[in-house]
Amino acid sequence: MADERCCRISKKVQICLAVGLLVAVAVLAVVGVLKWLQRPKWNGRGTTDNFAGMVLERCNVYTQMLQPALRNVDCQKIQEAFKSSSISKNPCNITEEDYQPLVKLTTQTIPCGKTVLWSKAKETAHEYTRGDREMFTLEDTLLGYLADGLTWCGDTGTSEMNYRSCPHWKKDCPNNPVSVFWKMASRRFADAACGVVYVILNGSISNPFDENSTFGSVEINNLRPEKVQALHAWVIHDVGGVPSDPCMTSSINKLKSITSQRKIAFRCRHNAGLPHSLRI
Ligand code: NGD
Repeated sequence: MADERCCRISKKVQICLAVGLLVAVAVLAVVGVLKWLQRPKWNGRGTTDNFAGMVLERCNVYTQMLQPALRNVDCQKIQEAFKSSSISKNPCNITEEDYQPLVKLTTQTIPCGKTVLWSKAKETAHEYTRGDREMFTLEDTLLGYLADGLTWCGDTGTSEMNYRSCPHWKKDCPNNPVSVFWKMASRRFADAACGVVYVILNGSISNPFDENSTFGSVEINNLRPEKVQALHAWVIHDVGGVPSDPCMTSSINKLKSITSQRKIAFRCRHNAGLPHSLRI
């Protein structure tokens, strides 16, 4: 009799344990599926928080304070055009045409002899143009100023920006909003340059000129020989000196041969830290 009761109790315990286990497995499976469904779609950072607000604020600062000659541009329209370039669009299938309305609203002429390109030397180039307000990198133009350092993308079937993730240019797809933007802006910036054009390169790395960079693959090929008098390269290296003249390395020789093929005169100088003037 006591044995029978004991057996019934242990059976009940077994059933309870089995049910408990089943419930636990089901809960874990549901949590797993939910997590999988909510995983970021892309490998890159999502749209910068408050993207539209930042674009509007940058536009106001640039047009009211930095370049008052542009005070009549409509920053509200610029903000709308920037958002519309990617809203409701497949972020792997963006084209330069998507930016045409934005480009039209941000037209700006850079005087001849004032264009500064850079490659692997962003901080150095900006340090220079902060000191000489007459010289312009792409990021010192309205279009570049609006976008520098920001990430943005949308998606088909939604009128929202994707704040969780955006396509990574290497891991996902090349025709994403940010890459297409910089390629388009860099191409136009170089195409519009005239007089002497300057480029600031990084002499502290083994290949200051990289043919795969935006400078090496887009900008150099879009300088127009008929209006670009020469390309002057400044190779900036760390204070403390470099063992040999960076202007004589194979990397810079490659740049020299590209400019020669394109019938653009070329000069190169190197310096430990920024020179007082880019004039060579
Ligand atoms: O396809 C890309 C891409 N290519 C480079 N970079 C890219 N980012 C993408 N999302 N998609 C990034 O641009 C890279 O990681 C660096 O953070 C930055 C510049 O690359 P770097 O140092 O190799 O220099 P690049 O030669 O490629 O371009 C500099 C020239 C300069 O004269 C600017 O007028 O091209 C213009 N730029 C290009 C790309 C990005 C500026 C920027 C920018 N301000 O972010």
